[in-house]
Amino acid sequence: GEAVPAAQKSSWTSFLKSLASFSGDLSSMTAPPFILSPTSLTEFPAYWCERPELFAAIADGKTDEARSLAVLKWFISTLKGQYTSRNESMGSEKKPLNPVLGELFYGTWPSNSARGGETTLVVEQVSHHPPITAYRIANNAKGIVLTGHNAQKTSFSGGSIIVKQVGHAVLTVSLPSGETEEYLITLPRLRIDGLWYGSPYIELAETSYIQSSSGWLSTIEYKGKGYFSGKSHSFKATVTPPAHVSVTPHVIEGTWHTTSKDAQTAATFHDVTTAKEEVTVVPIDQQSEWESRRLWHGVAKGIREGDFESAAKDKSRIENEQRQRRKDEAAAGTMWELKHFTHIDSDPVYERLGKLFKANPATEDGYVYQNNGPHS
Ligand code: 0T9
Repeated sequence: GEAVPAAQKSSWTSFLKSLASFSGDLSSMTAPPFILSPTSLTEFPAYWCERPELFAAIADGKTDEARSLAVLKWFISTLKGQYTSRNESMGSEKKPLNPVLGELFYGTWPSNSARGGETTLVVEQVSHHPPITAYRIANNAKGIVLTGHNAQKTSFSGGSIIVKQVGHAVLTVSLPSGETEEYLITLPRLRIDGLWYGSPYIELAETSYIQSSSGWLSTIEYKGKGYFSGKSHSFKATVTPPAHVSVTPHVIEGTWHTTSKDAQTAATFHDVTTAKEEVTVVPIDQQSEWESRRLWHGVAKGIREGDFESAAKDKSRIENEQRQRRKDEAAAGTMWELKHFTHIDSDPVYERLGKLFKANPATEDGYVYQNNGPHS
């Protein structure tokens, strides 16, 4: 394809061949330079809050029904950033930098009247092999907190990469009554198409759920071209009431990267054709060595400037340091200690709320935030 530079055609072909016979951790595979992104996966959780007012607005819902719809609206509005923004900024999906264990990413979205206060982001790479990223986003003024972790199981089928997302997120809303409402959020499956032509892009597939502790459940079905609306990036969400409430379910249909409508009233439900707001991050000279943009600075610079030799050299330096650290730990009989999260074998919120919609698997592990972020 045209997207592949002439000099990298054969290395792209052999990359695709090894993909086809590969199963496990894609992130550790060596890919040709043209497909490399200068951004680490630890930055990806920021996508959850690029529309901070939609995140804040969840707290303004007066009923559990209104809040469930606000959570769904915020969630759907993050998908464009999560799954199409690399295509917009770099021409196609690219291979992100594979975070090291303990890598950190901090950010904020400033306060304004609609948001009520600052929104803060703390991300930590909690496992390197397999890659697992834990994150926490909070708007304290509004009493809204999102905590989650992300891993991927990948396979290759019919020329596409299939990515099963492992992990989940929990959103909590502190209500004026003093009670806490919880939402368990599961994640969609991804298909990465366009590989043959060297211009990969993501389509979402199957179903994800948002289960509220109030009993409201959003079931979100994802379809690509040739399915229910015929358009790529289509979805249909059904928002159903708790068993004891007789309210007609809401049905929302549209394309997640543009707009959607309430099927009954024809009113616009979400609209992401307007500008989003990227996370604010302090300059790298004010960052610690473990912070993503400082850690990967040399590699990212090489990738951006097309100096792949210096990018590869700096990447090797980082990887060798990591290997040495693991060896030293093994020799000393110590283990790397996480900074902001502790691992739990079973997330009680997942277990409790997952039962209500028969989540598969029935239990999942989790990472609990230690309330020790860099923000006040
Ligand atoms: C959580 C998101 C996730 C991370 C990325 C699959 C993928 C790594 C995980 C799931 C975010 O909330 C949403 C968006 C994009 C996902 C990435 C897309 C991608 O291609 C990578 C994998 C590991 C690759 O780099 C595959 C090889 C590459 C050549 C294809 C572009």
